Amino acid sequence: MRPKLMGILNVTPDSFSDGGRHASLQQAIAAGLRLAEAGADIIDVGGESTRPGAAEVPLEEEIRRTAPVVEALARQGLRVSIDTMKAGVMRAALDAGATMLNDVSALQADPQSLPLAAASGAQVVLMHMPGNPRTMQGLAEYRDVVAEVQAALAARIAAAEAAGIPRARLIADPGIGFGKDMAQNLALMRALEAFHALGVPLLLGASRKSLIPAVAGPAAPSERLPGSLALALRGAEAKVAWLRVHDVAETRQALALWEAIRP
Ligand code: 7PJ
Repeated sequence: MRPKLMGILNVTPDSFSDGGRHASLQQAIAAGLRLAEAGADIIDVGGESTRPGAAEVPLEEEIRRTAPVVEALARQGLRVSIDTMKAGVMRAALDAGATMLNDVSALQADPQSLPLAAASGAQVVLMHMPGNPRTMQGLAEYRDVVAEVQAALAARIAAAEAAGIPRARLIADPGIGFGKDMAQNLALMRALEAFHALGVPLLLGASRKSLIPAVAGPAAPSERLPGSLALALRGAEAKVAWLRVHDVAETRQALALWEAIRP
């Protein structure tokens, strides 16, 4: 079994050209359809950058960016997930047809998110991040990063279950690059199998992340496909259920060969 692919669709203003809101909406929808044609099993729509130090996006603006894209892609029959930390954005996306909630705060940033997720019937990705995107890099201190990330995810799984989200709807993600330095990211990549002890499917998001230039030398994000494929294949070897990637067709090709020659 190879992992399913979650194709990344950023709908921040810098992602599409500035021909106005309608033009960028059409571009975003077209980009989502291309991800699906390339073989994405789900399209992950995100309207707020979680890069360290990125500006916070007001709720209404994040909904304006994401909900029309979710609706258009869902209406085409595609599976859509919403990458957000805000319950209001989740609500709008669910109403527009999203079937997965991807929250890098593991449903902690907004107190409404847990009950909303419980009532929704959607799948939920619980990702590990210490603090928030503004504070996380100052919190990259662990005695045993694998054990501590695992314990934190187990606590979020327990909180989700206590709020009424059945375990069968949960997916766990170690959160590569979120409040971790290079050595810690490598330790997590090396120990991915350990996270199966959580008892839920795993998602790995390592595509184009700064771990790649940290190990292999300077490379702009657009030049990180080779490293991204290496990390994706490591995820496949560790039997993650989902890979969150920018380069869907390329990842599919790598996975097809990996699957064909795997002992
Ligand atoms: C992740 C994410 C990830 C999940 C981002 C980037 C940063 N969601 N959203 N896992 N990363 N579940 O793509 O570089 O690793 S945004």
